[in-house]
Formats: sequence, structure tokens, C-alpha cells
Amino acid sequence: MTTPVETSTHPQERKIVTAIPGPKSQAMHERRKNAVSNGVGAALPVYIASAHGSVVVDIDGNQFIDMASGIGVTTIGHTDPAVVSAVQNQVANFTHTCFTVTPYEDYVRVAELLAQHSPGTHAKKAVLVNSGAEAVENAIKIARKYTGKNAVGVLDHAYHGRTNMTMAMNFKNSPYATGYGSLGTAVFRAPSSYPFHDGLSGEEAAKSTIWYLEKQVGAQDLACIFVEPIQGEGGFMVPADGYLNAIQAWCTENNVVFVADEVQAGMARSGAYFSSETFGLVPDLITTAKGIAGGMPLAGVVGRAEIMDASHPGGLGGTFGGNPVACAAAVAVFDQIEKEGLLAEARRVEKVFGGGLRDLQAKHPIIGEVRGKGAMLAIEIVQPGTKDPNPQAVTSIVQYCFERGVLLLNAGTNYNVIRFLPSVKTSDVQLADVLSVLDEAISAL
Ligand code: PLZ
Repeated sequence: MTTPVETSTHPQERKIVTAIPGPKSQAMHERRKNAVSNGVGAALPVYIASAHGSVVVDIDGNQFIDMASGIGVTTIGHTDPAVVSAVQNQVANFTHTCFTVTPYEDYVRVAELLAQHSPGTHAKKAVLVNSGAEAVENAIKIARKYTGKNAVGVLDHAYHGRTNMTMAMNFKNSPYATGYGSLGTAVFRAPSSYPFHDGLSGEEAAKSTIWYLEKQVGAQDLACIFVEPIQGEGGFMVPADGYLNAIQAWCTENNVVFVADEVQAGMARSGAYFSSETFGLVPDLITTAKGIAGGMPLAGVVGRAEIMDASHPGGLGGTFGGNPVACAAAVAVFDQIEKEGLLAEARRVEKVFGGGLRDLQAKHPIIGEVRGKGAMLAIEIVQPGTKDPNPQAVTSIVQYCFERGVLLLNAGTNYNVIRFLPSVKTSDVQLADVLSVLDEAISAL
């Protein structure tokens, strides 16, 4: 058993005391190789002993500023005291009854909070599940049941998960679906909006998306379209102005359910509860997960009551969906966002860190574009003077930062994007420190 760390004394700066990964992490990694499937990746193989705020500490005593947040999960910081105490209280009270057997209040509360904080004033309802992919799977079921139609529209560069249906929805076959047999059917893909490369206005890009979907499948068979308002794994692309609004308008005219997959961009990260709001979108359905419960596994679908209610009793659910401990954590997360003004904190991160990235771009021609919103920012790394991808430089930069105590993740269809997903509470000092390491890393290429 490990002893919980005293959060008030947990370090908040980076410090490297061994080679990276250190000897204990290396030994642990050998153990892992004998026990854990090869299929499970390890981007940064240091083994974590504790984490608080924006800093994680590994078993060798190395301290890292966490710009990954477990792929955008610990948005309000690691071990937020309010989340920790909500979880501790709930664990001691009851851990499971199954909401579809004997229900409890916090599930209802989370559904109310999702309805309250998602765009639009119409009546909304929610269902809670365990992971982002499961939320996407459920949104498809819900849209099919409501429309009586079957086909699913997705965009280039999309990522929606690792289950059978969501594997079929991802843009990249490799590594997600390679060799895993036949995938979910009736998925149709269309070009997205990627202003840095396509140079199209929102209206032009939407015209092309809609043309593809009309020709490949047609609105009469299309149950829903999934968009990530800011594309996550694909490389944090922010679509051109008006693009998503035009897609949504076409959906509304054609009885196609417009689904915003907010699994990565949602829950305060963009500076709004859901990034859809920053584009002036009112999605029919939203899928949410990751940041919603401070690191506890929880996900959901929230949307128009009439669409959500088309499902018959017993059609939606699962043993663990909306687990009471995860729901207690989520209620605490919503509470902290309000109490601590965390939407404004996300916008501060955008100003400070995004501004810093643009300064680096002026200095280093290898940075082709700085993009993103709030605490979801990225740089696309190119061969200088071109827009050609430079994934080798990304690998070197990520490794350099990692060895100096900064955890970064790559992204992008061509692995040539570095993404930043810090907690929205990461301090200006920590952000400036990360920028200085990044500057060194690029200069050292
Ligand atoms: N939709 C938009 O970003 C998860 C996955 C990384 P789960 N993204 C990180 C990996 O390699 O597995 C994601 C997402 C969007 C859906 C998902 C899936 O969410 O909670 O991982 O199932």
C-alpha cells in the first residue's frame, strides 16, 4: 500500500534527479513487459508515484510539469482537494448499486449539470457511461433510434475511440484498427476543415463536406454526423469560421442528428464548458468524458430530450455507467469550475501560453502554425519554409522536454503536431518555464 501524499507539500516545479526513465522506472518497465499486453502503448514510460496540481512525481523522485493531463483528463489539476474529499466520502458511503437497479442522487445531479452547462435552452436529458468511446457508441444508438436511419457521417482526421464502431469512425486505420478484423459498418467519411492546409473558408469547406456526404450516402439514410469541434488526436485543428455552423444547419434541414464529440475539447478546457459554445453551436447531442470527473472514469451523452427519449426503457445503460464515486467526483468538478472561475483560467492559459507559442513561432520557422483554444493548444511542426510534416523533429522535441521534466504529447495524422493539455490551473510561472524548455528543445534540433 502506498501512503497518500500530503498535497500541501507536494512540489509544484520540475526537477530531474536521474536519467529519464530512471532506474526504478526501467525496472518496472521490464516487469510490465512480462505482464501487460504489447498492444498497450507507453508514450512516456516513467512510473508515477504521486501527482498534485500540475506536477507528477515518478518512482525515482523526478518531478514533471504535466502538459498532458493523462490526455486531457485532469483539467482542474491532479488531486484537487474538493474532488479527493468527494471521492473519499462517497467510497465510505457506497461504491456501487447499479443505477439501473437501485438509483442514487449524484447520477441525476450530473445529468442536470450537463443539461445546464451545455449550449441551448431547450429541454435536455443525459445518459452516463464509462468511457469516451462508449459515449460515442451510445450517441449512435440514440440517433439511429430517433431518426430510424442507419448511416453515420464522420470527418477526415477524426478520432472517436477503440471499440468496434468507433474504430470504423477513426480517420487512421493504423494503429487503431490494423488487423482487428471487420469493423462497424455504415460509416461514411468526408473532408473536414483544416485551414492551415486547405486554405478554404468555412463556407467552402462545409460545401465540400456536404457534397461528399450527399453523394456517398445521402441525408435520407444518414442518422447522424459526428464532429470534434476542435479535432483532438488528429492535431487540434480549429475549423474555419462558420464551417461547423453550416454543417449543423444542413443537419437540421435534413433530420440528421448533429453530434459534437466533446470528449477531448469539452469540460472547461476551451474556456467554455463545451467548446461548441465558442463556435456558437447548439449540438443535438454532445458526447463527454475525460475531464468531467477529475480522473475518475465517467462519460456521457447529453442532448435534446426528444432525441434522448426516443430510446425505450432498458435500451441504454450498463453495470458501471454513472458509478456513484465517479459521479461524486463530477459534481465536485462542476462545483470547482464555478467556485474557482476555471473558465477564465482556461482563457488565461490561452493568452499566456498561446502568446508564448506565437513568440516561439516568430523565432523558429519549424513552427508552421499555433492553434487551439483555452488550455487545448498545439503547434504544427513543418520542414522550414514548407508545410510538409516534420515528425522526426516532434519526436526529438518531446524527448528533450521529457528528459528535462516536461510531459508533452504528440498528435496529428502525420505525428507532426505537439499538443498541450495542461490543467487550467497551471501557473504563469510554470507555463513560462515550459516555454523556455520548449525554446531550448527547438534550438537544440
Ligand atoms: N472521442 C474526441 O479524444 C479519446 C485516446 C488516446 P476514451 N482520446 C484519447 C488513445 O490512444 O486511446 C477520445 C477522443 C474523442 C472519443 C475518445 C475516446 O475516449 O475514453 O478513450 O474511450
